[in-house]
Amino acid sequence: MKQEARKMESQALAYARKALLLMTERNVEPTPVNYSVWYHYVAGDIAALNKEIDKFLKTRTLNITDDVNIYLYNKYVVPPDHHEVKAVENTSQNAQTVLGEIMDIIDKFSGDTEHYNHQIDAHVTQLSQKITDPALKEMAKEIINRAVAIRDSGSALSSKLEESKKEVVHLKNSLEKVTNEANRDFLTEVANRKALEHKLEELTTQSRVNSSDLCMLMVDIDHFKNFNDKFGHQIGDEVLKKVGRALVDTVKGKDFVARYGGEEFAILLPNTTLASALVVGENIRKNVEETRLFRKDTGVFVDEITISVGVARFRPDQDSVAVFISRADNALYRSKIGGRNRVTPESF
Ligand code: GH3
Ligand code: MG
Ligand code: MG
Repeated sequence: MKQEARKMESQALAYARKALLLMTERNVEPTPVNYSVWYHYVAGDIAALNKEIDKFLKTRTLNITDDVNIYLYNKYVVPPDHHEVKAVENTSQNAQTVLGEIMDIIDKFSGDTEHYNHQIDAHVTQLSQKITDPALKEMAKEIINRAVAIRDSGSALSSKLEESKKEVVHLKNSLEKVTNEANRDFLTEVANRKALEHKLEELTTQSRVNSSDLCMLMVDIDHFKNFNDKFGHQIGDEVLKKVGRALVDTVKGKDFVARYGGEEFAILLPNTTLASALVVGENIRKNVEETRLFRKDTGVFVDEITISVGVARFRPDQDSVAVFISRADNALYRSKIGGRNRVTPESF
């Protein structure tokens, strides 16, 4: 069972690498959507997708633009397989660290030729100890072997090593981009739910260790269903983007804005007391109320958008993350039943 899982991981890494190289060749930007399309293309698990891409490659000489990728993504890839996305994310995160180390090793190859063998052995051993992921070990070995082969061929050593280095740098940048983008909500560009969960772990741990203040605002757009029904989903999406931006613009520094789901956002405020968090909540509420969306097609502003907010303070000595969230949720609920467009603190 374990072996089977490892084999799949190693396969996923091989696909990831191949997809990134292919994207580079085709000048495809490594956004998560694009990456997802090309990952599936390489994996060959969606036959219709491959057929369409192959047709596209055969009949057109133009680049496969972001628009084409989005079209392919929506047509074939959505809804994404969450397990696989997670596997790709984990792989890319770990790979970044490892690639950094490989870079150092290649750098050292470019130095004193006499001590190559000795150095390589030492570094590879060191690296192997650090990498626990067998898939990454495989990848590191492959790159190092290639560098060793270049060294042994003795020809134009430094320029080839430079090339090898460039490839690693590119791969590293691409993976970094994929990882960053994988933490962002596709529509509103604020952090997504997964990133929020990581941040919650980090900040609640910090608060437990340092007994520092930590508050959460739970934000929900009022009567958004009616809004969608009246103006359509596309305008609704524009509103979501606008609200996301208003939230980001109102908070600052270490504050963390995420889309919790649907038309709900969560904001984490480290080192902030409940009283201050209520002030931030009120600023956010006002800011959204004053934000007007202009409709280019009809030349008029859409209805006023309002939000309800619930505020909770983390209790480091007794709260789990789930309890913390549910208190913010309850406070939000009380804002709703209290008439909406308001900020309510947790009840004691
Ligand atoms: P309340 O004031 O009680 O929160 O009312 P509501 O209508 O906002 O709440 P409800 O939960 O009934 O409906 C949420 C709506 O949000 C329904 C759904 O169409 C809309 N929504 C969720 N995600 C998206 C999205 O990504 N885009 C758009 N346009 N609408 C969305
Ligand atoms: Mg809601
Ligand atoms: Mg709502």
